[in-house]
Amino acid sequence: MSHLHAIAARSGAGLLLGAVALAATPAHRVPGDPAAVSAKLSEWKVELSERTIAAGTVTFTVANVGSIPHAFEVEGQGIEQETGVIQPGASATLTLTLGPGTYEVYCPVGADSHKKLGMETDLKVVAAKGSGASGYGASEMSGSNMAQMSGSPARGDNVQAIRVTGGGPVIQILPGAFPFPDSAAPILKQFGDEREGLESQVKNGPYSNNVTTIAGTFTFTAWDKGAVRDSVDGVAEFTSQDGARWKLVLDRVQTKDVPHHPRFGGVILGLYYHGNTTVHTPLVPTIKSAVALWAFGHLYKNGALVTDNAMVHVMLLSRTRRDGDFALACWDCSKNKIEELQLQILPGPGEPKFDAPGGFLFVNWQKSSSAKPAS
Ligand SMILES: [Cu+2]
Repeated sequence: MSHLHAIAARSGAGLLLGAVALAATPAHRVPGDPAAVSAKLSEWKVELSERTIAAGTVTFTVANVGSIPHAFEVEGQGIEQETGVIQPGASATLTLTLGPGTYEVYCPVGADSHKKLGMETDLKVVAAKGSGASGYGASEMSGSNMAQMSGSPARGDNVQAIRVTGGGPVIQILPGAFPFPDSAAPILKQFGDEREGLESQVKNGPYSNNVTTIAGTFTFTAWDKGAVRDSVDGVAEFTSQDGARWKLVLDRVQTKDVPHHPRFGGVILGLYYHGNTTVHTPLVPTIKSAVALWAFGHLYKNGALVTDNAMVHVMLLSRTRRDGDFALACWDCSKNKIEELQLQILPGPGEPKFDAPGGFLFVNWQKSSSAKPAS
């Protein structure tokens, strides 16, 4: 140790870095040993013990520390290899021979919905040099550089926006039974603490065939800026089945993240979820959304303020209801045309239920459209 420091002091910064890295390298490691990387999967991230490794054979030991099934895939440089599905609490290994380059590491479950929700990171593989020590020195340094960059730069810099206009028949959904209880049952089993509350919604919840036609308008713009900088702007006005006039003014996105209900800055574009995906409640059919958002809004009834903290969930999604009686038509609706605009409004945390059937407001615009807003 003191010998290394002496060399570093005499020879400048380059060698100092090498010396620090050498000191951190396990003494028993020799060039040619397979590298070992441990990975942890959970909702909604992939964590690697190393962000940079030397080229060669590497064994990933992957633990699912989350509460729903996940898997682990490494993709890049012509390689695309994955584990099978790993149940919560279980582990799997994946041994690969990787050449230099950057690899995408992610969870492939749910047609990339888990990846979109944040379960992705990258792994850098650097050329293994003759000396194991110098190779490791380079690794350690680029590893910490990457940690400083943190997150996913591509996502942060690439602001996407969508403007949605509600159209077609407007319907209010009233409390009732969920029409696909048998399909939802095995998914609900994976929902832990939330299961009981969700199971009561199977019998009498907001996703029912108890529907009435009403009138109203809804237009909004949402910006997906990654992390927690998303934003939203829009107004909905409708007259509910009892004749009350409601107005919702979207205020700000909801950024808090809870298990099974990731919000990711509030706005997410192009997500495949619900139903059999185990992402969010299965008491909504499996769908693909052009945009999904979670926000707070100001809610007025007959011109009087009800709350400044109404909790709002909006999706422009593949059609789930048929024409005519607007009954739910599919358990897997993900291939249907994306034109159903759903607006769900719930009381804020700790606030009383709304004076509406079931205490919530749930309105759909069945033939809606979207566009890229002018910047
Ligand atoms: Cu996953």
